Amino acid sequence: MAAGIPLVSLPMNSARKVKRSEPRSSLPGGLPTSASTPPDAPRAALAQQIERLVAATPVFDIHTHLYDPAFPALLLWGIDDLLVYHYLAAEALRQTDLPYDRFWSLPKTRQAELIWDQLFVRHSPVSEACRGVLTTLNALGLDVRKRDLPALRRWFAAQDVRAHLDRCLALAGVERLCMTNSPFDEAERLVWERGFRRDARFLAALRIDPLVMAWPEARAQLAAWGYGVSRTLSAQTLGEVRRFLETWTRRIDAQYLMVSLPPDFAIPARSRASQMFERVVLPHCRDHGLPLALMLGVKRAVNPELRLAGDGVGRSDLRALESLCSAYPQNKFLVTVLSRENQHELCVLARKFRNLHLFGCWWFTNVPSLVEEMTRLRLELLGLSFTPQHSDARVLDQLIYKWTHFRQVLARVLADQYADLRATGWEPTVDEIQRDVSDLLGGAFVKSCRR
Ligand code: FIX
Ligand code: ZN
Repeated sequence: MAAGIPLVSLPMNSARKVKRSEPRSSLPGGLPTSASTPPDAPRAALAQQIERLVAATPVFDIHTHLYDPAFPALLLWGIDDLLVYHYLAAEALRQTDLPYDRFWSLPKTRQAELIWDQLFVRHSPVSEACRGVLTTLNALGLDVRKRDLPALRRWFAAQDVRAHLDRCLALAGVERLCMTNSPFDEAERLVWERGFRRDARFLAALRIDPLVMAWPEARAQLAAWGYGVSRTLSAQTLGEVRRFLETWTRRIDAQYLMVSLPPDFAIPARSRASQMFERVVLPHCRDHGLPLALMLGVKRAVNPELRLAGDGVGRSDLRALESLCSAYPQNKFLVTVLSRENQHELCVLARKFRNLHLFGCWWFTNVPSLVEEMTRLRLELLGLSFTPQHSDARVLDQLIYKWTHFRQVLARVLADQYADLRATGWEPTVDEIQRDVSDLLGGAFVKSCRR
């Protein structure tokens, strides 16, 4: 088999165990399931039907920072983790003069209280990340009007993590998801090496940033683990890096390899990063039939005092991506780009190279106005051959708001697309729309990995 993506197809309309949709054929004013749409079916009924289909279709979330429950210390969940999310830390630290290092020296509970106070009590929580907390709490049945942090804490403290996991996945309509797995993370590595019984909903993705972007540190690690690597990228060293990738690809059953890159990343080039790609990573991916995910345009540590919240964005030079797609047609590239300014160029590039699969509205682009703009643009330029969103959730509960908010935008955008289609005389059936939505929520990704 090519890639390790499980071949289970996304079942039609089987998503939520949570009550969400009615049988498709019984919707008042809705569309027939397989016959063509009555030409006079009102636009509102079409929009409603699409909203229901989008709400009920299960998602394969292809990039998160969540962990299999076998990593209990790494799987974040609950109100305090929701509040100290680095998106919110960045926003809260704009509202106070508290020195950054004082903030970081506080225990998590105090950090959460400070963020709650600044962003939810002293100001209205209008930002996307703040609204996300409220969408999540509301979906979990909590009363957000009370603004009662201690009560929220008591509720979460009473939850059993396994049951809470099932509930969050069900409310988000997430059927399975990819983690971000780094052997360079000590806590994570030890669990993988010990071995554990996998939760089939949590698939692995092998993250290799240090290999490409921080070779001196990566080399020291590899040497400590017994690999015969030197400072220069000799044939022997490259062979050992390859052996390292082999071991970890198999150990975690990686669905793809993944790296984030700065805006000025160039290839081909004489840089170590370029060599590492061309001589090790790309051949490894080809041999295993695995895609390489590239997350382009992040400027790490623009403000190091903000720690995880201190990364920024720059417009990427997409000539590097063009060179990769063109020079390596046997490699598959999954790509998301952080800068809004790159999005049109990226779509055009995807039209030229079928080994390029676009995914997600990453990080600073994951706000409704840009998600809508990007999703419309991608549909208009690429049709249905891309994956419009991933959650990037770092906290389990965030799955709920990331997917609720995205589904709202997707339903709106698709309602317009299909209405425009109907205006031409083309009559989409419910089954056709369901097929398309399933593709957008994971099906197209699975197909592109298998090709
Ligand atoms: O590099 C990444 O995978 C980024 O998504 C994260 O590092 C980033 O901190 C994040 O959480 C964005 O949503
Ligand atoms: Zn991420």
